[in-house]
Amino acid sequence: MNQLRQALRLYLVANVASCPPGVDLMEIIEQAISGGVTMVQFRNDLWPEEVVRLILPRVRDTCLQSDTPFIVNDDVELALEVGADGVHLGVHDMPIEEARALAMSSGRQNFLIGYSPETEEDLLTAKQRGANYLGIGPVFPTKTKRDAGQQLGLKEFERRVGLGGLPTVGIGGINHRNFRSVLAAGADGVAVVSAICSSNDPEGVALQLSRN
Ligand code: TZP
Repeated sequence: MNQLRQALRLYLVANVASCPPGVDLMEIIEQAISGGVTMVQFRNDLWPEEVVRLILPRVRDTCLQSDTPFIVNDDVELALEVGADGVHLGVHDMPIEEARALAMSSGRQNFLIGYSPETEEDLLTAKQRGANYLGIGPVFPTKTKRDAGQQLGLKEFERRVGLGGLPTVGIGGINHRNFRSVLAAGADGVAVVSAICSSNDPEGVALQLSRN
C-alpha cells in the first residue's frame, strides 16, 4: 500500500490528444519520467486501435526500464494483453469486480485497478468492490476532459479523499502553482495531463511538480 501511495505521487496521464502537433508521445513520456513522474497512464481518445497496439509495448518498455508503473485507461483486456501493471476505470467502463475477475483469471494477482468515482455511492463502495486507488476530480477547472463536470474545489476534494479510504490522486486543472494545495488536502499525489503533455518542457514541469 505504501509503495502504491509513493507511486501515485506524480501521475502522468499521457493523453494522445493533448500532445502538441508533431510531438512524439514517447518523447514526452521519457522526458516526464526523467523529470520525476512516478506513474504513467496511457489515455487515448484519438488514435485507431492498430496505432495504439503499436505504441503500447513501447510505453510499457519505457516504463519498465525506469520501474515506473504503467496503467492503461478504460480497456482491461488491452491492459492485460500488453502486460500493463493495471487499468484505470470510469463509472461507464467495465465494472471493477469484472475487471478484477478477468485479471485473476489471467494470473495477475497484483493487477492494479484505479477508479474515478462520480457519485458519493461510487466513492463509498469502490474499496469493497476491489479498487486499489482513486482518481478524484476535477479539483480545479479543466479544458482537457469536456465531460469532467464541475470543479470540486479543495474543500470538497478533501472530504471525498476522506470518504474513499483508498490511496488517491487529485486530477483536473493541476499545475506547478496549485499542486501543493492538492497534496495538503490529503491526496497521495497529483495526476496531470496538460501541465506536462502540452508543455514544451515536460521534464522541467515534472521536476517542478515533483518538488515538495
Ligand atoms: N479526469 C478528470 S479531469 C481530467 C480527467 C482525465 C482531465 C485532467 O486534465 P488536466 O489537463 O490535467 O486538467
